[in-house]
Amino acid sequence: MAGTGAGRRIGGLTLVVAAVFGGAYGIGQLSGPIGNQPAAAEEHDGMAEQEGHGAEHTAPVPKGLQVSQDGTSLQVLSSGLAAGTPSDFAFRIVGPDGHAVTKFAETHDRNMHLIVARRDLSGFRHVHPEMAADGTWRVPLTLAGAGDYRVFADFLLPGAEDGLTLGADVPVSGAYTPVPLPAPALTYAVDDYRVTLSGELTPGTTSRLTLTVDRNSVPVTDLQPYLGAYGHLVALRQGDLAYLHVHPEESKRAGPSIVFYAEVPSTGTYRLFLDFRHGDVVRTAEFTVVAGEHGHE
Ligand SMILES: [Cu+2]
Repeated sequence: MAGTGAGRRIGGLTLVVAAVFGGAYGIGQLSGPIGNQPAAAEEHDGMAEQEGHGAEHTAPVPKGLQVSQDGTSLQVLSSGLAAGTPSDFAFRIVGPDGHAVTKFAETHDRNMHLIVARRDLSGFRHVHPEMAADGTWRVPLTLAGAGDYRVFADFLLPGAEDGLTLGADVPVSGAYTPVPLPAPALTYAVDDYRVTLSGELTPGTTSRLTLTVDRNSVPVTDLQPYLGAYGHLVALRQGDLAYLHVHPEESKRAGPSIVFYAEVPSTGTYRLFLDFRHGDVVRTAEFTVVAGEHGHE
């Protein structure tokens, strides 16, 4: 019921194929088990895949839920972070040999993307740390309030086909009042800008999302490239903060619309964070989106 107002429905099984079976297409993949799948569905695996609905049986665990994956670990070096106080957040990536990794491959113009959000999905940050020769990454960070934060290190190891996103909890002591998740909405205002979302997240398919940027009600047609694209979109699932980094369809037009393809691993509520750059400032627009059921239409 909550999902009915979230926007028009995106059909199109043709889109599904690339996302479900073409892991290397650069389409954001956040596929995982869908908890409410009936057990009998396993028997029909082959048929389900032919129909393009097999993602939930074969897809990996969503990103960002593990502090260690495939022998590579995220080690947070900072402790005792205080709310409202600028501090250097430090971490390293430790490889299977127990040593800090010092060689990374570039994705979206950077060797490391660090995403930070409090467990209540407030306080989103997307920053780019610098690495010292010993593999220690540092970035100045001011966390506005106390609470449990989640940090995501999003990176690509040289020679690897897929990027890794490792997540860790970072506590910030102090009195903590969780912020309720804002209700689903299709517009978000930041400074003079208004960003409008159209599209719907449907688990098990590739969802096409369009984000349109206006400034003082005038469409923005001179968005500035940011990290090699006109926008970056991160989605976090409410409840466990499963992580989805989606990237836009390549476009020569600098706005007002940016098109993304996203695949969500399950029904549920997601918070979307769009970073866009205009007038040399990076701003973030946020949306709550409810992903509906799939396969029952
Ligand atoms: Cu980044």
